[in-house]
Amino acid sequence: MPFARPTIRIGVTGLARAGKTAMLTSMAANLLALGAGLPALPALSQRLQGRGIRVSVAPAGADPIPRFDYPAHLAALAADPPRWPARTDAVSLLALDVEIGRAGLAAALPPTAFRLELVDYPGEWLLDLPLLEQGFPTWSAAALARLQGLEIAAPFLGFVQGMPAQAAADETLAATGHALYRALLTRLRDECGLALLQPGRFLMPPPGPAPPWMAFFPLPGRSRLASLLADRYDRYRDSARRELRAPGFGRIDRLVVLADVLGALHAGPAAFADAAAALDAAARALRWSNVAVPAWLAQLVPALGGIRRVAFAAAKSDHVAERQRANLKSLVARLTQTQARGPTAAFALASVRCTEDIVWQLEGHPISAVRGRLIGADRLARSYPGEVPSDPPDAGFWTHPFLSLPDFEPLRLPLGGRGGVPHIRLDELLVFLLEDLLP
Ligand SMILES: Nc1nc2c(ncn2[C@@H]2O[C@H](COP(=O)(O)OP(=O)(O)O)[C@@H](O)[C@H]2O)c(=O)[nH]1
Ligand SMILES: [Mg+2]
Repeated sequence: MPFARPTIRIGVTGLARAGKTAMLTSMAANLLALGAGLPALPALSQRLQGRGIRVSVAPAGADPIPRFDYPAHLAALAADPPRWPARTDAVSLLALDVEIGRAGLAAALPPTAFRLELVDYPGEWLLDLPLLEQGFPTWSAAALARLQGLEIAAPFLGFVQGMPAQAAADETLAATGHALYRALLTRLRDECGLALLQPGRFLMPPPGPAPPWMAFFPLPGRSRLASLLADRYDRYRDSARRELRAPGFGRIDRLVVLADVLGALHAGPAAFADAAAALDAAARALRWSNVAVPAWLAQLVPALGGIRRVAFAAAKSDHVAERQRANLKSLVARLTQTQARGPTAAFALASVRCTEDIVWQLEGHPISAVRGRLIGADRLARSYPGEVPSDPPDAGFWTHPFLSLPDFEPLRLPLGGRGGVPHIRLDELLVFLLEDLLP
């Protein structure tokens, strides 16, 4: 008997390399394994209390979003030796059909059925949310202030400072400034590991040719050039708004904001402060008043008004041992001002686990460390990157550098992938995201 199947859409967002592809692949593999009766997601199994669950990959729908290449990504992880899924940049979607049986007297009723759509949503675009409430002069001042004192920004800042107060609305000036600014954002990301880089679509452009109004850059003052750039900035915001309302990206019910917090600790105080600011900007834009986004935002972006749950998660927590993961989770909660209960939650997880916890005798003292295989190596290596702070670190923390985060190889998948992907706390994340749908 056919029955209406509601669609639940989970957006997984995070900056490039945060671990989005790994998370989507692992969520799908583990849900499919759970559906096959395998113990891939213990917390979810426990929550189901013995009710049966069936999971299958849904056929491609009429949706305009490109499909997430699940088979290729799983094949990479299931290879011998395991490989990381290839780098992806665009938005993509993976749909699963889920049916959960009923228990007791209701057992004869049809199962609870829903379609679960997982969307890989570039975090760079999330960083554009704060722009929606900022005019060009405010944004320009903030963007330029963040660049002060950065040596790498000298060419662009020189160009801006050399601009006459009466600069004409000249296309060559606009194009030159834009090219310098965009090149600077790219270098700040690639060479300095910075994250709070706006506008996000300069680094992660939407598909298709770049429209001419993309050519702007931050510029103070009231020149004709500044007002041309302000017009372009407004066009950019309109387009970002339209995209959020479009059927493709709208309708996100639940959101996971992934951040490589350990990577930021490793990159040093400047990069950490910047990553914290980026997380804070995303968290502010998504902040709740009674399960609703702020009124101003819901008005501008009706699609966001429908987000019921947001999880802020530190990725790759398999780089540290269990005790440190508790600190990592507190750190994420502090950075995003997430309360212990409510429609937001903080996590420290690993989508694709690469290590096991060990006790390491270091200079006669036992320390909690991890052990895994480095990519291409034939023996296991031990790793102890350092103490993870449970609060935003103070100056003292940076005097003991957070040591290396080695490139580990994923653990072998049980049953060649049919048994799911070893992970840390992905099951708890799924219980949080799907709580209201579970019996
Ligand atoms: N140790 C560890 N590394 C991870 C994990 N997830 C991702 N990574 C690393 O981060 C890289 C980027 O992950 P990816 O999912 O492609 O990031 P995306 O750009 O956000 O889609 C991977 O190639 C891995 O090196 C994890 O759970 N544990
Ligand atoms: Mg990706």
